[in-house]
Amino acid sequence: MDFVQFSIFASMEKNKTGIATVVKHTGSHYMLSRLPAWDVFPAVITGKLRLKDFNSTNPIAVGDRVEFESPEGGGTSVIKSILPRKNCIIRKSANLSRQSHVIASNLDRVFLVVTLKHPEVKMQFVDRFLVTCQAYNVPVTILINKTDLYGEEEKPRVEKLKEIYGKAGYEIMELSAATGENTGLLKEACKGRIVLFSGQSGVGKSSIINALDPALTLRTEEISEYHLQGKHTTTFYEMHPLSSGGFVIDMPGIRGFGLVNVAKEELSTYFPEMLRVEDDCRFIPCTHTHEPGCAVKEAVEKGMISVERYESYLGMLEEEGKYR
Ligand SMILES: Nc1nc2c(ncn2[C@@H]2O[C@H](COP(=O)(O)OP(=O)(O)OP(=O)(O)O)[C@@H](O)[C@H]2O)c(=O)[nH]1
Ligand SMILES: [Mg+2]
Ligand SMILES: [Zn+2]
Repeated sequence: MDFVQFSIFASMEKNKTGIATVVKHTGSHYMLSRLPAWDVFPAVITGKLRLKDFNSTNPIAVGDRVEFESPEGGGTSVIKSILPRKNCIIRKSANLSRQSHVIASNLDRVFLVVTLKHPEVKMQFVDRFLVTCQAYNVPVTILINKTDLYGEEEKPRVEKLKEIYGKAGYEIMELSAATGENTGLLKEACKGRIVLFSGQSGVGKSSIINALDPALTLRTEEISEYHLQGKHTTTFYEMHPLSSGGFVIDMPGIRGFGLVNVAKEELSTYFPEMLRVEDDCRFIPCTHTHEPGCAVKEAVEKGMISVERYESYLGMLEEEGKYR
């Protein structure tokens, strides 16, 4: 053994180092696991471990792959650095807020959970979330939960949602965590993957995860009868292993969803249905608002792009302009 080899060996003996994934985040405490193994152990960060690219409130998010060092003889490990992210979900808690928050990273898919009642879905929220998924490279499925609650009033609205987002090119699934409808399909979709369940409070994120694995008993709570909204039951970010395979991340319900680093000029490229046709606009660049010969507006008129999505785009364009 030459000297270099020997010194590397010696330092590994003293302080165990390795790479692991962040599986839980509460305040300043983290839990790590060397996925796909589930060998959860505690860790802290020291010093200023901040990402350069984002002005983020949390330097490390669930899903991050980190380099850690464990002290001799055991005890809490120290996170030394973060490996580059494959993707992430990031938001501003409010549009005027300067700081952003990384919800989770390195995701194979995110399930955006929505409900038509208790609570009622907000399209503006959904569309902002979807823009972020496009901008930050996260494959997304819209999961319509609580199908057992839907009667004559809601059923046509479910169809309308499927039409709007199907036309835009998004995958949509219907589900009932209560009756177990389609949970088998969802289990399949989680196998071998790291997925995030996101959405407003009360839509049933934790209930869905419980329905995927009887061994899990995440806390859930009835929505407020008065406000018909969730009670913000889940308060931290946590990954759970599924016995059927795969890892799922539960998170607190989101109130507001502000876009981070999405320039006005590129906004339409994050609407897949607009991206598909905008090369045919007469003027390039085109804002798809007032320009003659605009292929996007033409597609809206022909019904190929839904009016609702186009209006969402206009709303975001206006707001982003105001707050940048
Ligand atoms: N009828 C019906 N109720 C459901 C379904 N899924 C969840 N619920 C109920 O909706 C309420 C909220 O569910 P949670 O799982 O706590 O919702 P959450 O999205 O995790 O909420 P937060 O943790 O606050 O973000 C609970 O009373 C659940 O029992 C469903 O498919 N059908
Ligand atoms: Mg919850
Ligand atoms: Zn145009």
